[in-house]
Amino acid sequence: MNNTPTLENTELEELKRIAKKIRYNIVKMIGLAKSGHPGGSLSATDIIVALYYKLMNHDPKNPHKKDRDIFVLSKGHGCPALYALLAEFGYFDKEELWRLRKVGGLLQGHPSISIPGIEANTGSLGHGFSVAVGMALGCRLDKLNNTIYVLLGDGECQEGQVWEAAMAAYHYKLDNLIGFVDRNKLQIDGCTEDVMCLGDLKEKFKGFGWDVFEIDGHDFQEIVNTVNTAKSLKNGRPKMIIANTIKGKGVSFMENNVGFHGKAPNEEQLEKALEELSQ
Ligand SMILES: Cc1ncc(C[n+]2csc(CCOP(=O)(O)OP(=O)(O)O)c2C)c(N)n1
Repeated sequence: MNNTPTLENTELEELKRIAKKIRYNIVKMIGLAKSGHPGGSLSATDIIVALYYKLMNHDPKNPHKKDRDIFVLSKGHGCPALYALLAEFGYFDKEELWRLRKVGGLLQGHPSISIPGIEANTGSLGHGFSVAVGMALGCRLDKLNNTIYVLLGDGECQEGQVWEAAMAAYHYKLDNLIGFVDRNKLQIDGCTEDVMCLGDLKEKFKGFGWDVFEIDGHDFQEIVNTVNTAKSLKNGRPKMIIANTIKGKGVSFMENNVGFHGKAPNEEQLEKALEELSQ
């Protein structure tokens, strides 16, 4: 893999600043909604920031342009991260963030294509991965030179549908498909290895014919370098990046705390979290 640093220090600092702002908005919107999934939104933030700020060809003013790169959030419950990111780019009015999960609000608890910038309805785990495989096949048939990105949860990889999709992507030689597994090692009610062990996910995807990489999912340099390497390998194999992350990343009392999978912070916790994310 190409380990030459591609990001200047100033770019790295800027990405970290943006990610902190996104995390602040994630926690604030879930706190105001009094419901939502902070843990898996915070673990996925850096991957999503790196994709939209450094890697993807996308245009908020023309969200459906034909040659755009596409991102599917298969772990749809992590949508506060994507909503905060899309708002930052102006896909929709930032004020919508504070109406998360409210009747009449644009942003509901799981992604919907009625929201500008959202490419697929997701939330039923496993489903988004299959959608992304279909998109990659469709884009290739249309002779587009774009990349389809998809983000899965590690708990999500316990779904049978994930492995059907993995088989299909290999069968159709979809080297325009780059997946990430947000490997935070926790799911809704415990450690992935206790609930239904995933074992060596790297070897599992390799066994299904994918090129597989393993990275620190909070290291922007590694994310960008690895995606660039994956994109350069036009060898007929789909690519999977196992990204080791921390559930709840950025808020001390949410980090590695399964209790914050799908629970909003109370008022006191919200204040503390926002204070930490303001520093
Ligand atoms: C098919 C399906 N079954 C159950 C759920 C309920 N559910 C929502 S999130 C979740 C846990 C997912 O764990 P993981 O993929 O590891 O997500 P993360 O830890 O990154 O938030 C479950 C079981 C669902 N959304 N879809």
